[in-house]
Amino acid sequence: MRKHVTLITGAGGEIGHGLIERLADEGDTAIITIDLNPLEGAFAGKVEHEYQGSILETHLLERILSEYEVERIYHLAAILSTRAEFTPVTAHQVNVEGTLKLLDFAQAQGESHGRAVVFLYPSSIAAYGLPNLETKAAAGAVREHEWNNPTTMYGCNKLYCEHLGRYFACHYKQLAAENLSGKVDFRAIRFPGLISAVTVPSGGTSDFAPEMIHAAARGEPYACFVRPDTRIPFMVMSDAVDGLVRLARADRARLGKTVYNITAFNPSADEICSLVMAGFPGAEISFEPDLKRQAIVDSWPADVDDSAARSDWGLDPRFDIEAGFKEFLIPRIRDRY
Ligand code: AKB
Repeated sequence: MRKHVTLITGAGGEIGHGLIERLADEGDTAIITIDLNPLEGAFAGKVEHEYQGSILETHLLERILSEYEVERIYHLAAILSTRAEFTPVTAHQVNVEGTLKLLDFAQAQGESHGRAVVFLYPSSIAAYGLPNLETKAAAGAVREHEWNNPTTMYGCNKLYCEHLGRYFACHYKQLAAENLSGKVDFRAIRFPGLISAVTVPSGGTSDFAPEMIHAAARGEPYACFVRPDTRIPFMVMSDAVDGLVRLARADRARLGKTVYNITAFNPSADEICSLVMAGFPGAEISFEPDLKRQAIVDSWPADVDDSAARSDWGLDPRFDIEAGFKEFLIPRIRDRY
């Protein structure tokens, strides 16, 4: 008998750490992981088995298929927006071909044990593309079907994989004699910028917020790579993890969409700076916009409408911006250093 488990890919990343802790604390599922790097000690002890390797390695997925019954997949492995612009073809291979392999794996799992595999996919606000600042200001809180014109390889990857997941869920092999669809229960969240108290991100274009806080806590000067007026949606990492778990557990019948916006607050970079200065009065923060990275963030919405997530599956972020910074992020990041 194969053990029933939850699979997390990219488990060693920012979201992965928080997700392993949350699922291990709740204890209602065994966890297996895939990551290029070994899990840090504290996390390795919380999982049933960790596979070190790439999601592109077919033999790895075949081995997992033979050893475990996977009931849920949190597919976190990805190359983020800034890094993807330096290696777009590699980003496509990881972000798209990797996701296709995981969807095919989920389909095979569903066919083998007869139940739909719940597939959680972290999409991104990078799936949006607003043409200029005037349009961005006028658009306000965009809805899922609006402005789906991404300008980055990462954003294109995320938008396409949203459709790929919906294909596997609803139209897979639609001309085959036997109806094989319905084995993948695909559920996606378009994440805003995420701020973790534990890890500093790498390779993202929303990283200016966490980088600013962590640099201040280390007593290091920080040159912010976007303008002070730059505004995009953000969320504290623990609320992002809570969103994934809530959506994973939601009754399928209540879900009117396969892709959901979520957010908690949408400060300007200058407002973030003021909160960081209040927490670290000696912080040295300057603004030195990188015009190319600035153009990416300017194409992302100032805010998103997450009413569908709140009504369909109970999105309820714990932290607004004041509590998020003053009660959670700044105290924990201060303690970390
Ligand atoms: C990035 O900056 O690329 C990510 C994202 C907004 O999806 N953090």
